[in-house]
Amino acid sequence: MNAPFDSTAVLGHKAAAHPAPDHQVAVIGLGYIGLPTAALLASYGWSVCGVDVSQSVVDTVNAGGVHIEERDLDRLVHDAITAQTLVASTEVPTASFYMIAVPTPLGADNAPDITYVEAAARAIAPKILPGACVIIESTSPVGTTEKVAAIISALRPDLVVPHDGMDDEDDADIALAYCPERVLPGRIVNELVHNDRVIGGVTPACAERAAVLYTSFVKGDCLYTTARVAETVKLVENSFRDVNIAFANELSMIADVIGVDVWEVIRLANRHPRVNILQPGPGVGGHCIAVDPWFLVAGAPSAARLVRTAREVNDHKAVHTQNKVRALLEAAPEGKVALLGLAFKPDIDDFRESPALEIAHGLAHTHGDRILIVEPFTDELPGAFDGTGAALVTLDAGLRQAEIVVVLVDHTAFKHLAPQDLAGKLVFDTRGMLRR
Ligand code: SAJ
Repeated sequence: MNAPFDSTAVLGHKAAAHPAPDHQVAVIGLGYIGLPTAALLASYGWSVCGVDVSQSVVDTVNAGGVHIEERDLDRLVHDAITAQTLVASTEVPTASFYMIAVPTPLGADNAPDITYVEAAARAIAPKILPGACVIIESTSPVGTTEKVAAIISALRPDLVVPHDGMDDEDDADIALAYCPERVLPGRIVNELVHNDRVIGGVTPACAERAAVLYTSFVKGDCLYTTARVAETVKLVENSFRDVNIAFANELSMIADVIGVDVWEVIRLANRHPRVNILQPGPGVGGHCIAVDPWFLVAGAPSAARLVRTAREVNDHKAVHTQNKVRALLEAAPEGKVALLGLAFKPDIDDFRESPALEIAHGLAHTHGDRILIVEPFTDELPGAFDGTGAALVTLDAGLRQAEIVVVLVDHTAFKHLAPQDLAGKLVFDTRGMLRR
C-alpha cells in the first residue's frame, strides 16, 4: 500500500479531531464492479467490507465463493476471505472510504434511474465520520455526485459536506468524488489495476483524498479533474463506442440494400491510414454501451442528436436481424434454425441487454420448436423461453437438426466451424465470424 492517508494534510484540523478508522473500505454493491474491486483492495492490504442488499450474495462471498463469472475473480475472493481482509455484510459499517458501485438502470423512456445510488448515500450517511471519503463509481447522469452531497448534507447537518464552488480553503468534514470504472467484462481484474483512472473531486482536496485509495492499487495513471467532468467522461467514452458501432451497423444495412459485402468493404476501407471502422453485429448489448449514451441524451436532449440516433440505429439492428432470420424461416418452412449464442458478446456468460437473447426470444415466441439454441455458457435457457418450445442443444445437435444456421455470437467454441460442417445449410453470419 502507498503512504497511509494523512487526514490533516487534506481536510484540515476538523478531520483530524475525529478521524474515520484508517484503512477500512466499505464497497456498496457486490456486482460486476464492486466485488472485483472489493477483493482487489483486500489483496492490496485494505480491510474491506463488501455490502450488498442480497443476503444470498453476502453468504456466497463470506463462504469464499462468487456469484458472477469473471476471470481470476474466484481466486481473488477466496484468498481475501481466507486472509480475513474481506468480509461481506448487508449492513454499511463505519469506514474511511465508501465506494458506491450499485446499478444505475434505465427507467421509463430511457431516463436514468439513480435510486440505488441515492439509497446507498442514505445508508452511508448515518455511519460516516469526519475524515471519511465517499466515492461514486456507478455510471451516473451528470450531476449525481452533487445529489449525493445533498442527501448526506440533509441527513447529517453536523457535517460540512463539500459542494460545487467550495474551495480547498473551506474546511469540509468529508471528501466526495466521482471515479468511473472503465473495465472490460472478461478482463475486469486485470484492467482494474492497469487502466488509467479519472478521479473527479467535488473539490481538488476531495480528488486528492480519493487518490489515496486508487494509487494504492492502480498501475495506470490517475488523472485528476472535477466530479462533473468525470461523470461526463464516463458517458462520453461509451457513447463514442456506441456511435462507432452504429456506423458499422448502419453500413451493414446499407450494404444489404446496395448489394455489396460489408465485411469486404470494411476490410478494405480500414486499409486507409486514418480509417478504423468497427465490426457490425446483431446489435449492441451489455449493461454499459447499450445504456450509458441515454444518460448523456437525458442531460442535453436537444443537443445530443447523434448520440440518440446511434442508440436507435443499434437497437434497430436487432430488429433488422430478427426480420432477416424470419425471412429465412419462411424460405425453408419445414426447417429448423440453429441460433449460435445468446450472450451479449463472445466468451462471457453475461446476457444483459443482449441483442442475441432478444432476437432468440422473439423468434422462440413465433416459431417455437423450430428454434434450436446453442449457448455453451449456460446449462438452461432463461425463464423467458419457458413454454415457447425452443430448445437448448449442443453445437453438434444443432448442426445435425437445423437447415438454417445463424451466428449471433462469435464464441471461441464456434470458431472451428468449417465449410463442410455447414454444407447444404442456409447460413446467416451476423458477426462475420466464418470469414475470419
Ligand atoms: N460490438 C459490436 N461491434 C464492435 C464492438 C462491439 O457489435 O466492433 C458489440 C459487442 O458485441 C457488444 C457491445 O458492442 O454487444 C459492447 O461490447 P464492448 O466489448 O464494446 O463493451 P463492453 O460493454 O463489454 O464494455 C464496455 C467497455 N467500454 C468501451 O469499450 C468504451 C469498457 O471499457 C467499459 O468499462 C464498460 O463498457 C463499462 O462498464 O462501461
